[in-house]
Amino acid sequence: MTAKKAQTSLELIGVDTLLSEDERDIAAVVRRFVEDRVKPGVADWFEKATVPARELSLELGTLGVLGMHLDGYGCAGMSATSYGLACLELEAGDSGLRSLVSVQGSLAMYAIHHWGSEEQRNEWLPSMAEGRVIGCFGLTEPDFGSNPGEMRTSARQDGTDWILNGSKMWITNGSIADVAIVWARTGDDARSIRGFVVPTGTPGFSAPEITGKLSLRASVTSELVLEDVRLPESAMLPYAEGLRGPLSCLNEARFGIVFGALGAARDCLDSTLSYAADRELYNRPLAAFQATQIKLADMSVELGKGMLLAPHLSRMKDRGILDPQQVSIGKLNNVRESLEIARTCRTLLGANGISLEYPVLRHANNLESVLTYEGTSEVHQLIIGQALTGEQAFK
Ligand code: TGC
Ligand code: FAD
Repeated sequence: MTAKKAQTSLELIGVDTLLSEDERDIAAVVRRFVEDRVKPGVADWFEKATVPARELSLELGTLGVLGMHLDGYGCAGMSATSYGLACLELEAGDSGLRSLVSVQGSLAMYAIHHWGSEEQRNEWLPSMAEGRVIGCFGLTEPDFGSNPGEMRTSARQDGTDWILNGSKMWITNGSIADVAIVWARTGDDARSIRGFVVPTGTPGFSAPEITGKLSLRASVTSELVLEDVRLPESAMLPYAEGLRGPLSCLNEARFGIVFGALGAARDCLDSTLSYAADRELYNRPLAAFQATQIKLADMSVELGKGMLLAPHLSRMKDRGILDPQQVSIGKLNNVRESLEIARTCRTLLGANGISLEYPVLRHANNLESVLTYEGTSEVHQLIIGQALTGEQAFK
């Protein structure tokens, strides 16, 4: 067989046949935004560890992707597949951009939408969908990441008010957020965990930015410090009790990552295909060497497999039959394989692979965080292991 025309990695698997015309259109619109607005500046944002998050948030609001899978309150009510494809296109720009959208829509807005009162939904969701109000989601603590059930942040009742004390760590958007969803224990065990909608201007709340990151540099990450933060009773999310509250939000964000990570991998692979076509060794393109083609083929197969899995899960999500352990399968596989693809692409670019002129090491470094946040790969292996065996092996 003679190849007549070079194909991109996703054309090869025929991904378009999995998607409706509307879904392809949504992906194309987000892709154009990323090409025009993100790709020209993202290497610089990454290098300088600054990102115009507030401007981007407004533009993402105009684009309609903030909380796009939620219904009502100014949200677009799109399908899970459309939301996933938007995540994929955003993460092809940078995982930090997808994180901004995940945290806003899947964590902060979802928490209010799913567990909040009607007043809370009306107060916060429309302005969050527009990107005028930025949200963050504080679950992880300095000493409790994979095991949030042991969190120390506390909420104590004082009359009808709640007083919050404690600290959260590694919180995306923390220092630029207008509102923080903070999870705190109101008693001795994990069943007493409750969520609070905390305006970040509340006295006693501060959010120092975390610096020195080698990953997700085009994303704001912060600590949240809560010192006697006094909140009215109406700040509590009325319907979330126990760890189920925050974990249900994680299902949403993990789902977005199932698609998102593939965007980073696709961007790595497409740039590597183009590099290998142009780069000459021994008077031949790098693309013409067997060792190169074997790597490209293996990476395309993995990307294609991930891309078959993602819409399978999103169609189940739209039918309301997607279980958390199935999201774990997608998050574990697609992030792990995307990271492997990014690292392999890096090798094909040789020394150029370490440069910010090409996206591959930036994506690889970002994917190190993606492998860890929203449940580490080991946590997802244990969730899948528990589903297979019925045995809980976390503790
Ligand atoms: P366990 O005893 O199994 O369960 C406690 C309660 O929670 C329920 N539950 C879930 N509910 C909804 N969705 C899920 N996925 C759920 N998993 C468990 C469960 O039914 C039970 O409910 P109830 O009503 O009977 O009390 O909990 P455990 O303490 O043994 O923990 C299990 C474990 C380890 C899987 C969980 O703690 C976990 O997932 N840990 C990982 C933590 C994590 O992923 N943190 C992410 C923080 S946010 C973030 O990283 C944002 S990054 C930015 C971005 O997204 O871009
Ligand atoms: P640990 O839980 O200490 O894990 C350390 C190692 O132990 C890992 O390899 C882990 O897999 C392993 N391990 C843990 N438990 C077990 C077990 N039972 N069995 C076997 N191995 C185990 N959190 C938020 O709440 N909100 C955010 O917005 C947010 N944004 C983030 C942004 C970035 C850039 C990063 C890096 C993290 C962010 N996080 C956020 C935190 C993230 O969710 C946690 O880092 C993650 O859950 C892991 O927790 P940890 O870092 O404390 O690691």
